[in-house]
Amino acid sequence: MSDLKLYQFPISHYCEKVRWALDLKGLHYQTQNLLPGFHIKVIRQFAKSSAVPLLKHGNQAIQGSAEILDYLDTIKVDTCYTPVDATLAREWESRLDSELGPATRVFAYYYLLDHPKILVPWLSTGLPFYSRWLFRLLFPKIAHVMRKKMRINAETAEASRVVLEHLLTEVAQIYRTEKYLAGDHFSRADITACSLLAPLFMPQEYGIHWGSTNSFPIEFKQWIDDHQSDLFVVATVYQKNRKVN
Ligand SMILES: N[C@@H](CCC(=O)N[C@@H](CS)C(=O)NCC(=O)O)C(=O)O
Repeated sequence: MSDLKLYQFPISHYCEKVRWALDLKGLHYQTQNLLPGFHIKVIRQFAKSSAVPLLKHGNQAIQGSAEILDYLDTIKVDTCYTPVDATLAREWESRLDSELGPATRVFAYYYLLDHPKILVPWLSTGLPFYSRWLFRLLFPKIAHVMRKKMRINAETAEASRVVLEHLLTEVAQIYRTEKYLAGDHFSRADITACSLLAPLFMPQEYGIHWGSTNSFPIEFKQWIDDHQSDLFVVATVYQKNRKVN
């Protein structure tokens, strides 16, 4: 199985979702870390869209976190995160992937894109020093493209905040009374919720050197502080279940 290669941005929470699934199944894999902007040419060799995560297995290329989780189930059937009746787990996963993922991203980038000292080390994690240096140099242009591509502005940040808060509250509320999101067992719904929220509680297992929240822009730090109670509940589920190989 060592011919599995994950093309990723280490900072991407969808990539964390796939790393978690791979680790849970005990699959050995290589990573190809990419820089936003420079990734497009690489990914388009294998797929129409330029999005990561993309998993290569021999000649096959599987793109999209849910598709990759499905694929991993076919190559390693044990340590399954997909319940026999997967309806609820899949409903959660699809809702979180389409709503929570983009909302968290737009909300966080709205504050952080003006702070290259924080963001450049995160975005260039796992890359050689010369790539980091080049990325730092080009960052103003890259930030401009990211804002445009993800439509990041005050209005979308506000709309994203509403979606994020709604889903965070809903997920945390369930975890306060239930062990898991979809039924009696840990599932891909939990992997998805905890991964997509992880950049807000910044776990060590994620593989990013997050630094102190004291260096964060004040409004963003304030939001994290104000939502500490819900974030702590989700972080606890993450810590209990996230084992890194
Ligand atoms: N629904 C997709 C979302 C993937 C996604 O949004 N990837 C972002 C990074 S977090 C990306 O690659 N953006 C750059 C691009 O699309 O070229 C999944 O579950 O994998």
